[in-house]
Formats: sequence, structure tokens, C-alpha cells
Amino acid sequence: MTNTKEIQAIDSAHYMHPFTDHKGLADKGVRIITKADNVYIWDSEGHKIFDAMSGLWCMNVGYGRKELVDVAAKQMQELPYYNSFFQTTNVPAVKLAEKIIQLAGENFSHVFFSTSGSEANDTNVRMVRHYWTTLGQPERTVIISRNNAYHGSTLVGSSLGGMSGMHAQGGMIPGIEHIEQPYHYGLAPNQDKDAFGIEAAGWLEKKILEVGAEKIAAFIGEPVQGAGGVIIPPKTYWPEIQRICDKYGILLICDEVICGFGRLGKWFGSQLFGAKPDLMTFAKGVTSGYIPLGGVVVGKRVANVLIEQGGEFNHGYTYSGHPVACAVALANIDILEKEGLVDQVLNETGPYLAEKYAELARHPLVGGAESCGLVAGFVLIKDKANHIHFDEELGVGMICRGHCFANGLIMRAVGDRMIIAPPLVTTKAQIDEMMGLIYLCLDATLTDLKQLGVF
Ligand code: PXG
Repeated sequence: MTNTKEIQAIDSAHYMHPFTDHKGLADKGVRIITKADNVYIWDSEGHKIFDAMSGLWCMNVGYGRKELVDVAAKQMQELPYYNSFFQTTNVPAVKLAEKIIQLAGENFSHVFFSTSGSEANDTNVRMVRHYWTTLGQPERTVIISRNNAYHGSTLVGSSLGGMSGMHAQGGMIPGIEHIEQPYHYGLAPNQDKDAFGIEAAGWLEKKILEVGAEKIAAFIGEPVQGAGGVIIPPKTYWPEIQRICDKYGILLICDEVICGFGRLGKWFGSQLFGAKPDLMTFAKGVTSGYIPLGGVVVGKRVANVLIEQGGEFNHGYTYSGHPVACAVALANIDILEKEGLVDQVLNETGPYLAEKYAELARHPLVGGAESCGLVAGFVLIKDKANHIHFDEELGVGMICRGHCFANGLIMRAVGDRMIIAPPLVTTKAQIDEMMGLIYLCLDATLTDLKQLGVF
């Protein structure tokens, strides 16, 4: 048995957590997760919790997969590590690269491996700038991204991302520009959605013209913005973005760290939205989080130039193509394929969740409830008819999140947006169970807000 108090005290004394304000946490006591199975996790006090966030958007095949454990152990015994520098390679990395290209489609030919999504986005920036330099256009350095985007937490990742709180700590690298996100419900709820999608994509063209097309290297975007609050773009958005990128010859990078490997019901989110990226960032779901792995799927347009004319690309990580991580990824993809999980999301559980979210929109606190595959979000709203939001200071999202924790549900709050991304193995019965918990937490939040006199 885990001694909760003892571990909490050591945690407080020595463990600095990501994205955490530690002041006050010690008094409250950090939550210790001790075991997991399928879509559930347990804390050190024995509470069973429905993990509707898949860990951190990554647990695609669900917890407790012995196949992945066995593959990792076997690979560790055979070849626990070797690098891919100095003209060497290893079999799992080669096989995984081949498999990912098969899934990515005919526009792609190569994979560059990293350990995380942040690193992979660093690779993207270096790769696209090297690409343009190789083509004799070294002034093409600027990358356009979007407000509220999340592309990682290294200096490049946070610069690409559109989170002002991150920019405020450590600054930004030069040459990154941001445009507004395609958040229909938040920005223009009364406008026709498809028209809004075209308008929002048009902000890219405006920015290109403002900066000068000859200076732009690439546009980067998540097919569905995840950490920014599950912002699902209108269906007109990505085809228009693609048209604009093509018009100005700008490279398109789709950050598929959350959307990739089945979350939206396709192997990659860009395949659902009809975008044709030149580069795709991946991480998380490629191994279902069992072991760290990330990378960039490189399209032929970029790969051909780099390979034929680029010379040595002075870039790589100690763990690029780590054999254990790649072996686990192969086994993970094998599970996704054999159990038909991607199609299940597209044809069964995704549409079922969409139906449930459409019903959820009737709850008095819920605005803009929407899902895409197995990601979903809504905003806690004060006056739905007039689109009046709660005072930010009230922290209504945190109130709701508190009730979720207390009732055995992991649901994230991003400001006033409540978001979920349950494992791809989640069944319809488990969606019903999750929806029951969501209603319970919404009602508890409503009671609090009434008591506070703000609803
Ligand atoms: N791109 C996207 C789209 C991501 O969601 C990264 C890149 C960076 O990946 P790494 O492996 O370097 O973390 C991510 C990661 C949140 C949250 O608050 C989301 C992420 C990471 C941490 C917190 O939802 N996504």
C-alpha cells in the first residue's frame, strides 16, 4: 500500500511538477495515481476514476495492455538502445518508419524520430528553414501559427504555440507570427459557421500579405486545437487554409500530436479535414503514452529536396529512433488495427458521443457543446441566449473540475471550457457512464453558482 502522506511530503519537498503553482499544493495534498486499467485510474486512497483525458491525450489503446509490456521487455533484452547517427540503424525504427508512411499516405516518404512533440516541432522549424535555404530562399524563415495553439513547451514549442502565459515566461524565438484561431462559438456564434471558416482561414492570407510572402516558410496548426480548449474548426476552414498555402507556395505543417493515431476517426486528423500537409508532427498516441516517442512525418516535397540537395542535416536526438519506443509503437499500431479502433471511433463511438453532446447542449450551463471523433468540449456559459460568459475571476471551470475530481471523473478545464478526450477503446456503455458523471458534475456546479448568486 502506498503511504499517501509520506509520498505527498516527499513530492512537496523535491518534485517540481510541470505547469504547477506549488504554493498551497502541499497543504491540499497532491493526488497520487497508483494503478490503471482500460479507461480507469486509481489513486493511492483507492478511488476509481474515469480517465476521460486519456492521461494527457495519449492513452489511445487504454491502460493495462500486456502486449505492449511484453514487446518492450523483449526489445530491451535484445537491443535496449542504439543510436541512428553514424550510418547505423535498428530494425524497429525502420519498420515503424515504413508503417507510419503507409498510414500517412502517398504524399509522404520519410519519418524523423524524436522523443516528444515539443522536440518534433523544433525539428519542424529547423527542417523547413533548412529546406528554404537549400532552395536558395534563406529569407523564408517566418512560421505562422495561431492564438491558443499548443505546440510544446521547449522554447521553440512555446514560441510556436499561442499561449500568452507561456510567452511571458522565457520569451519567444524570433520569426514566429500568430493569427486568431477558428473558434466559431467564442468569436462569432451568430455568423454562419461555414462562412466563418472561410473568414478565419482568410486571416492567414492577411498575415502573409502583411509580412510578405517571400519571408514565410510555413504555417503550422493542429487539425483540432486540443490544449487550447478543443476548438473544432468549421469544415470549410482547412480546405481554404490549404488553398492559401498552395497559392503562396508556403509549407503546411499539421501538428497531429493529439489528432494523430485515430483520435478523430482517421489515422491523422488532416485526413479528416481534407488538408494535405507537407509535414506532420506526432507523439502521444503513437505509443499510447506507454513510452515516450515523437517525430515528424516528412512529405515528399520536403524529403526530396533535403535528401537530393540538402547535404547533412545537422540535427538529431540521442533517442531518435529508440528501438524500445519504436517496438512499442509498432505493437500499439497493431492493436489499433487489429481491434479496428480507428474505424470504431469514426463509425460508432464518435457519432455516439456527438449525439450525447448534442443532448448535453440542453443543460442550462452548457454552450457550444461539440465533438469530433473522441475529443469534445463545451463552454460553461452564464446566459446562453445572449452569449454572455461568466467573469473570468470566478474560475467557473475550476469549480466544475473540482466536482469532476470529487466524483471520479477526469475532465479538463481550459478557462471556462470543459474538455474530454477519452481512450479510443471507450465503449458506448462507458460513454453513457461518462455522460452520467458529466451531468452530475454540471448539476453540482450549477448549485454552487446559484449559491454564489451568479446564476
Ligand atoms: N503539439 C501538440 C498539439 C500537443 O498537444 C505537443 C505538441 C508537445 O508534446 P510534448 O510531448 O512535448 O508534451 C503537445 C502536447 C494540456 C497539455 O494542457 C497538452 C500537451 C502537453 C501538456 C499539457 O492539455 N500536449
